Amino acid sequence: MVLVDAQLVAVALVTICVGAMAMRMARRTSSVVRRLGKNGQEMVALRHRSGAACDVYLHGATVSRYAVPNGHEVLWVSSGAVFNGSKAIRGGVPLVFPQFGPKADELLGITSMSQHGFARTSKWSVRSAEVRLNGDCQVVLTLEDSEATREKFPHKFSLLYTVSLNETCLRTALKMTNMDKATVAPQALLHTYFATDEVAQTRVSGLDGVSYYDQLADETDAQHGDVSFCGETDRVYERGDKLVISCEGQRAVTEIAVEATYVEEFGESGSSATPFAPDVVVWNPHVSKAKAMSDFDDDGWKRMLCVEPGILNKNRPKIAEGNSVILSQTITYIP
Ligand code: TA6
Repeated sequence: MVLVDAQLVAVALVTICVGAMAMRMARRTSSVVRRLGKNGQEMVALRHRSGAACDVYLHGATVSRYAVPNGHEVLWVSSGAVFNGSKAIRGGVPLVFPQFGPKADELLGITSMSQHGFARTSKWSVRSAEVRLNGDCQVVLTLEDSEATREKFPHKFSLLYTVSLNETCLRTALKMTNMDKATVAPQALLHTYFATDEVAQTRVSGLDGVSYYDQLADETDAQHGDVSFCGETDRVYERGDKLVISCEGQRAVTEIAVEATYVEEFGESGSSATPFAPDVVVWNPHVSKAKAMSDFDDDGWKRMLCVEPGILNKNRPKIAEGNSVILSQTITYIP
């Protein structure tokens, strides 16, 4: 009888070890899989071997999730977010293009366009979805002009959106190429919703001394120290490239590195890349504005903030035919 028990224990131990090895093996392999997500909406699931995860919906090329290897969800998505293609997904990283709004932009000269433009409500196509040789997960999505977009924005364009995931960070990069003969100056934002435990305890550093337009007060001011949140906050900072989100009493921080580049093509002889300062929008709707939005859960404003790298101001590049602007953010969560 004792032998039988010992054998059973041995079998159990071997089974546990094999299971653990299989789990480790499973985690060691990255994957990028096109599949159906919420409400049967098409998406791409990026799963890095480290355990990092990211979901991207073809609707609006919206990153709806970014989790780091320890399971922490870096982005916020409203519990009321609509995943049926009828409107922009409320959370993650919706894309703003070609106009910020709601006021018409003087450079674009378009008076009737829905706020934040049509990129976040368009159906994008998957150009490529792969695990790179270094194990990074990457998906590239595209949106080209169409009869529908030209009715709103009378220009030919090509958008290429690259989402890259590895163990330590998520990078999203939007490349806007002017396919028109006429020069054009679109606006764009990576409208990123970050999760936080308590927005009233949350700070954004990296904008000290930077001039901003306060969308609520309709006035310009300069930032003193970190950005804090004691009410509805809606500001367009004229530049920002190294931002850090922190929460009082917490060691973990989220770093956001922002880059904006003008790419001039010279045909056979290559191209040049000239960096320029991106804008940054910082937004929290607070209680009233959150209640006024049907897809924003009423108290969700306490657990989120938007830090949105963008190309908005009147000094933004005017893109000549065949040239591009690239706007990117690299998000690194440091536990
Ligand atoms: O980026 C800030 C902002 O322009 C705010 O003014 C607020 O309107 C927010 O975007 C959300 O806009 P949406 O159109 O997504 O409801």
